[in-house]
Amino acid sequence: MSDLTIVLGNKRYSSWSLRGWLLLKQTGAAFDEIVIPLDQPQTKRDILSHNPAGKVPVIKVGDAVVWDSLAIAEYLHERFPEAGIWPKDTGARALARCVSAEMHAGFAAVRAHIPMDVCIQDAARGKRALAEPPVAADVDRVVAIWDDCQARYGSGGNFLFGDWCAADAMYAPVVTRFATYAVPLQGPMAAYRDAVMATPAMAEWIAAAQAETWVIDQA
Ligand SMILES: N[C@@H](CCC(=O)N[C@@H](CS)C(=O)NCC(=O)O)C(=O)O
Repeated sequence: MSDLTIVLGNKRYSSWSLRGWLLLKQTGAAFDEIVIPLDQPQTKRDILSHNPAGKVPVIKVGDAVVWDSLAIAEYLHERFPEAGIWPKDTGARALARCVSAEMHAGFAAVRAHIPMDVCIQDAARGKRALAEPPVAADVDRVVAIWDDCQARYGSGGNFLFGDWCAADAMYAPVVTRFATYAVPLQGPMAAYRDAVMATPAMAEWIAAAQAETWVIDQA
C-alpha cells in the first residue's frame, strides 16, 4: 500500500482534480485514489472529511494533507526531484511557474462558458462561447501563452517546455475544452492539443471518466 492517496472529484468534470492527478501520475509513484462525486448533498461533508479547505484535489501523505493544485505541484517537485514536475532550466522554470499561476488565477470566462466535460463533443456550444468577447480574449491569451512557451523553450519535445511539466498539467483541462468544444487552433497549437490528448495519462483519465455514472447538468 502506498503512503500517497489523492482525493478527487468526478473525473468527467473536475478540472482541478485532473491537474493534481496528472502531477501525481508524472512522479511514477504508486498511489491510492478516492473519487467523490461533486454537486451531491453530501459532497461538501465528504470533501471536508479529507481537506479542511473543502476542495479537491488533495493529496494525503500519512496524517498530512496537501491541497491546492499549485501547492501539490511544489510538494511533488520537492519530494520527487527527478520527476520533471518543473523544467530544470531556471528561466524555463520561472516561466512555467508564471503561466501556471496565471492559469490558476484567471480565465474565468472560459471556465464559465465551456466547463470541462471530457465525455462530450459540443462544437455548437464552443461556437456560441467564442462569440462572447471575454471567452475569445481568454482563448487568445491561452494561445499566446502556449506559443510563447513553445517558441522559447519547447524545441526539445511536444509540450510547452519540450518535455512534459506542471505547466502542461495546469493547461490540460483547457486542452480538453478546446478539443470537446472544437475551438479552432492553428497548426502548432493544434499539434500541442493533440499531443496532450494522446498521452497515456490523459487516455487513462478519460477512460475512467467514461466509466463514471454520475451526470451533472452544466448547461
Ligand atoms: N484552487 C484550487 C481549486 C480547487 C477547486 O475549486 N476544486 C473544485 C472541483 S474542480 C471543488 O473542490 N469543488 C467542490 C466544492 O467546492 O464543494 C486548486 O488549485 O486545487
